[in-house]
Amino acid sequence: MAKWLGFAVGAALAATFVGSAVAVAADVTVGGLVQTQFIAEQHKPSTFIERAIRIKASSKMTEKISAMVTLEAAKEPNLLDAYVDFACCPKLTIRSGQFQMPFGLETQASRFDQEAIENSLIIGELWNNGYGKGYSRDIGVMATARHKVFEFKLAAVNGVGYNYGESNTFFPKWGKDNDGHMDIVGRFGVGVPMFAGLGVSRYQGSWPATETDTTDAVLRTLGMDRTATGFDMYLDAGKVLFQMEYIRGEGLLGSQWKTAGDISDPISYGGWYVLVGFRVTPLIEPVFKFDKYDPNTDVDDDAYSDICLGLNLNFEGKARLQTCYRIKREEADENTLLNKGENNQLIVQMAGKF
Ligand SMILES: [Ca+2]
Ligand SMILES: [Ca+2]
Repeated sequence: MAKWLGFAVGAALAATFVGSAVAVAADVTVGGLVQTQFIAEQHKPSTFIERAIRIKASSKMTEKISAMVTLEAAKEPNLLDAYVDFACCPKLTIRSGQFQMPFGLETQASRFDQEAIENSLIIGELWNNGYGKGYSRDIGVMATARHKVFEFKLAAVNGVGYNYGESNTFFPKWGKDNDGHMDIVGRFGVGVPMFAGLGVSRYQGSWPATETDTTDAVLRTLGMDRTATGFDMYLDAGKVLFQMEYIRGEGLLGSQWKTAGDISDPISYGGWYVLVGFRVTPLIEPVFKFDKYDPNTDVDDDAYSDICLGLNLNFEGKARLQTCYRIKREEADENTLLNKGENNQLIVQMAGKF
């Protein structure tokens, strides 16, 4: 940690001198993001939270090589991005390090750009290693190829996620793999960046699980398949913004990964969301999002849904005041308090990036 902190401070100092007359070898850019939320919910104390406190430093060291480091200081200090890009040629870039996985839209989006404040339910569960929910980053190597309207990203990653802090058999600290099997993740997209596009994504991985062999009563470590397929679409046509993703996955969920006990059958799960925003003026943007997640497609009446009725005030692309009323529904809890709208939330978020 201290190493990265040192790097960030060093980078910040370097940036201070970039603007001076002294020629500095590396052109370092420093930026950051602060997001503060107020959350109100019945039966819970209303609270302010710091959702993101990020410092980002990037540098283009040579014509073809650049690097980026992002630190997160909200909740607990955490390393988010840490990678080096090598632009082999105008159409192909190789990235190595820790980065957002090339899957769908939301997994790759910046937090500042989230139109409905929170992650979609399916994204939270898809990237849930039992410690961190919606981790979206992993360590490995990624190739990005672009040609006209086509973009192909393909990565090999550990498949563990990055933000876990406990150390046990299955989760060594700080980002080592737990099974030696590299997971493959990629997205093939067609579109015009920042305007419109669609893409298909695939995650092909495995997870260590144990199986007790009843004949000789020994524990054997086996790989359990962990796969996901996604389809996404977006349109950003000035006044109108549209985003949707549909994802189906197979594997374990949440704390099941963490316990990694006796092997059981993988679960089929899925979810989708659709988001529409309308920029009445450059400042005022009402948003609507419907978000659905089914933790087991073979079981009825267990799905979750979220509706966000939101209003975003966008201040010149650098700051946003977002308000979202989240209407939450849990089919499995039809007869409990949760079903009566009593866990709905009002979230107000102020965000600024620099
Ligand atoms: Ca692995
Ligand atoms: Ca179901």
